[in-house]
Amino acid sequence: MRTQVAIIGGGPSGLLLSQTLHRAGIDTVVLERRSKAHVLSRIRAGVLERGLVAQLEDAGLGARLQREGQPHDGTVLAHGEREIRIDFARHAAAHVTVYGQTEVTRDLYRAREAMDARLIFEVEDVVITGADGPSPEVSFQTAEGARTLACDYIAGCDGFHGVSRKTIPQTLRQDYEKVYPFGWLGVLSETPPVHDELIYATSALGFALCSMRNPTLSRYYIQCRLDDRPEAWSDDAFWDALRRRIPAAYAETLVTGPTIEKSIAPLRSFVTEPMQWGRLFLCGDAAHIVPPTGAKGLNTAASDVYYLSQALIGHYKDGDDAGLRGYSDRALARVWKAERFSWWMTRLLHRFPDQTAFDLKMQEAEVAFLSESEPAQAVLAENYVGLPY
Ligand code: FAS
Ligand code: PHB
Repeated sequence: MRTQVAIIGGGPSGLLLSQTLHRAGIDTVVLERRSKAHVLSRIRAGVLERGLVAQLEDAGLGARLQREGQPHDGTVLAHGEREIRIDFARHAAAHVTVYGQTEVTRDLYRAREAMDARLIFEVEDVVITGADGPSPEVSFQTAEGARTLACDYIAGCDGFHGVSRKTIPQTLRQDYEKVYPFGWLGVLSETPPVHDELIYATSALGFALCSMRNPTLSRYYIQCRLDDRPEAWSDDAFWDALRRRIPAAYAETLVTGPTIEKSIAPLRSFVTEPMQWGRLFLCGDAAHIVPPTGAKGLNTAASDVYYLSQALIGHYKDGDDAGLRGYSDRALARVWKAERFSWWMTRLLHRFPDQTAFDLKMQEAEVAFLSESEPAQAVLAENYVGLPY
C-alpha cells in the first residue's frame, strides 16, 4: 500500500486532517485501532472554539453544525453564591458553539465515507519505521494479516496512549507533565439543562460544571477523588452532590433524571516537545493533554491540524517546506497558551487536598478580583473563545 500522508488515529484530529487534505487533493490513509462504533461511543468535549467551527465549515461540514450547534455568548463562573457572567460577545466580540465532540466525529466519518476515504479500522501492532529518513513506513496487522503502508509523511493523531509520540526517541524529546490530585465524574442525562449557558462552579465541596449537548440533553461533572469509581455513585448521590456545589437558585430548579452515561476522567497537563521528528508530525492528544476545565483539549487538537494541513498543502502545492520545518514551534506556541489557561482555570475552581487556609484566601481573592475587573474578565473571555491561530 502507498499514500502521501499516513494518519494514525481516527479520532477528531486524524479525521479532520484527512478531510482537509483530501479537499486539497492530497491522498491519505487513516489507521484506527478501534471500531468506528467504539470511537463514536466516547463522550468527550462539548464546546467548539471559533477556529474549529471555521475549519469544519471550510472542510464542508458546516450544515448540521449550523443547524444543531448552539452559539453561546457567555458563561457563568460561580464561587459559592457569588456569580460572575463572562460576556464573550462584549469582551471578545466572539462566541463559542456547543456541539458535542461525538457529533463532530460523526460528521467527519460521514464526510470521509462519502468520499470513499481509505479508513482502516481495528488495526493492531502499528509500528512506524524510517520516520527520520526519506521513506517512512507504517506496518500494522488487520484481520486479513500483516500490511505495510509506504508514505511521504506520517501524522501521529493517535492520542495520549498511541504509538506515535513514543516513536520519537526519548533522548530527543522533553516531556512536561502535571497530574492533578482529583478527577471529573461526568454524567449525561436526558433532561433540560439547568441554565442556558455553562456554569463553572466551585464551593467548599469542590468543582462542578453544568453543561449540555442540546435543549433536552445535559452534561454535568463534579470533581471527585482519583480513586473514585463511577459505580460507587448512584444517580441520587450524584444529583445531591451537584446540587450542593452550585448556587441555590440553580440547585432549586435543577431537573434530574436517570443518567445514560457515567464516567470518570483523570486530569493532567502534558506536553511533549518537539511535536515532530523527521517525517513524523504529532497532532492533538498524541502531543499534549489539558485538564478539561478550559474546554481546550479538542480545540487545541484543531489548531495543530490547521498548522499541519497548511504545511503539507504548502509542500505538495508550492514545494514550500517552511511550514513543515516550523510546524512544531508554531503549534507549541499556541499549545502552551492553552495549557496555561487550562491550568489557571483548574487551579482557580478546584479544591486541592493540600490547600492551606492561605491558598483558599488566594482563590477567593482571585474570584473577587475577577468579579470586579472588566479587563480580567476580558482576558478570560479572550482565552475561552479561542486565541487566534
Ligand atoms: P483521540 O484520543 O480522541 O483520538 C485518538 C484515536 O487514535 C482514538 O480513536 C484511538 O482509538 C486511536 N489510536 C490510539 N492508538 C492507536 C494506534 N496505535 N493505532 C491506531 N489508532 C490508535 N476535551 C475538551 O475540550 N472537553 C472535554 O470535556 C473533554 N473531556 C474528555 C474526557 C476524556 C475521558 C478524554 C480522554 C478526553 C477529553 N477531552 C476533552 C479531550 C479530548 O476531547 C481530546 O482533546 C480529543 O479527543 C483529541 O482528539 P485526538 O487528538 O483525535 O485524540
Ligand atoms: C462538556 O460539555 O463536556 C464540557 C464543556 C466545557 C468544559 C468541559 C467539558 O470545559
